[in-house]
Amino acid sequence: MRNNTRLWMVTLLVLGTLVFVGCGKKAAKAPTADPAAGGAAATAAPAAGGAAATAAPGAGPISNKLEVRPKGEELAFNPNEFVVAAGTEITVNFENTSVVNPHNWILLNSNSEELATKLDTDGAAAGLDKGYMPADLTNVLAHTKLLQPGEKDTITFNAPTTPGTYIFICTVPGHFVAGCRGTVVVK
Ligand SMILES: [Cu+2]
Repeated sequence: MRNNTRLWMVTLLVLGTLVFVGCGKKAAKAPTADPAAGGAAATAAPAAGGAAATAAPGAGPISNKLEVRPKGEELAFNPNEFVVAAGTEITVNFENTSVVNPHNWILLNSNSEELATKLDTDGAAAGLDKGYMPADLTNVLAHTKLLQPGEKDTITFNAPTTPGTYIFICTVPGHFVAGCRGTVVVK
């Protein structure tokens, strides 16, 4: 009888330990589940952000009023892409908000890097007196005058009827190669 009682106690102790271990495993599993879920959520956000940063060209809203500004004191435009509808009349409001750099804005009739480079060279050759405007404007769809810091210019032109990407450049010497450029996407 006494041995039976001891056997039962040992059996209960073993069972109790097994139950405890079993519960312990379950309890230990639960906390790791949350960080795992959190980790998945944390990695999802940067992935979504990366997708937004590499948006396809021409994804922005279509507008017929282009507010052209330099990007602070950088030799760049912000925004550097505009989206317009084919064949519509476009107004360009260029305000040179820089307090240091002059800029101009010249839209070409293609997205040719070679042509842009040639017109940039021609503009520099034309000199400050000509507002760095290339002598031959055959491949220029529209352009503002040279704007000194704080100056504004408004021009209008008709968007090409052919959808595509058209490059605009600034021909102040050194600007184009530094990044003073962008595109007009015609849809
Ligand atoms: Cu410029």
